[in-house]
Amino acid sequence: MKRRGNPLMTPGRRTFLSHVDVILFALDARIPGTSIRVAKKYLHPRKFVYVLTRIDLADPAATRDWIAAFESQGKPAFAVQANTGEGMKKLVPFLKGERERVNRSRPPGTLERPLKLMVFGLPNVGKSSIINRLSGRVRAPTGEKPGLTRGIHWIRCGEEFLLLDTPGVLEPGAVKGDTLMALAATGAIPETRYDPVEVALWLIERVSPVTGRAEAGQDAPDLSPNPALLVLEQFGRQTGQVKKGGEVDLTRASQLYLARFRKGEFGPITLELPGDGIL
Ligand SMILES: Nc1nc2c(ncn2[C@@H]2O[C@H](COP(=O)(O)OP(=O)(O)OP(=O)(O)O)[C@@H](O)[C@H]2O)c(=O)[nH]1
Ligand SMILES: [Mg+2]
Repeated sequence: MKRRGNPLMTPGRRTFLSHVDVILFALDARIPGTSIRVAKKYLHPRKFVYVLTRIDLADPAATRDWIAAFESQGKPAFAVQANTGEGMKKLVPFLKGERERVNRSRPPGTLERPLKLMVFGLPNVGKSSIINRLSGRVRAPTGEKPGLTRGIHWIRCGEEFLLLDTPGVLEPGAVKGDTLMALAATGAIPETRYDPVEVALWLIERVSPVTGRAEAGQDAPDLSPNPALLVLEQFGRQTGQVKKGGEVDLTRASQLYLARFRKGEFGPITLELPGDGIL
């Protein structure tokens, strides 16, 4: 079955969600708090499980802290690298257990059925990649641009799972401030919806040189007058993002800085910790 649009962002979503056994709530491991806050209004409080994605790009200690924080609230939580499948070995047995649980309460005389599983979350967080890992084949399109999955798709995976890929939930016009910056920095918002210089400066303030975590900030000049701008200018010069007159092209420098951050070239960086009061 294939349907256009995102039923999760319509008033009829409760009825739609009632057909699903388990929801995998995919969160970017670099911004789990923002991922929850922005997406959860579309979620019916049915049984859901957190799946932190992009753990290769996040600080492993911070990811462990997030998992522990979720578990301490009684929420099952898993950490995966959705594009390679790392971490799926823990998630799959859990889901098989859920399938058994669902089938135990089936009416007598009826056949066992697959677990109906939906992957839910912000755009570009790795939802379709999780589907492909669970199904063991490339069945759902994936890609770097947010908003790739458009309609909803049920994908059958043997007798075990019936998987539902969904488009990311987000109204880019409705997010502002730090939320907008965090989503833009991690790639959840299309490039046309934000100013790359503003986002790069916001990100630099968080990852360098005050915390000394990002490579780009290591030889940063003194913190005056605008340390983030100085770091960005230095990064632009070092990487050849310079206009004809020799002035740094801040837009191009920012785009490159963001692209490198998203690839993890500054090291694994988590932007939000559970202790930040987000959870
Ligand atoms: N480094 C890294 N990249 C990932 C991971 N998971 C997914 N990706 C990449 O991130 C991009 C987005 O993945 P998708 O699976 O298409 O994400 P999605 O949530 O389905 O995106 P939309 O359909 O646009 O909402 C792709 O280029 C994936 O290869 C991960 O754990 N680590
Ligand atoms: Mg997708």
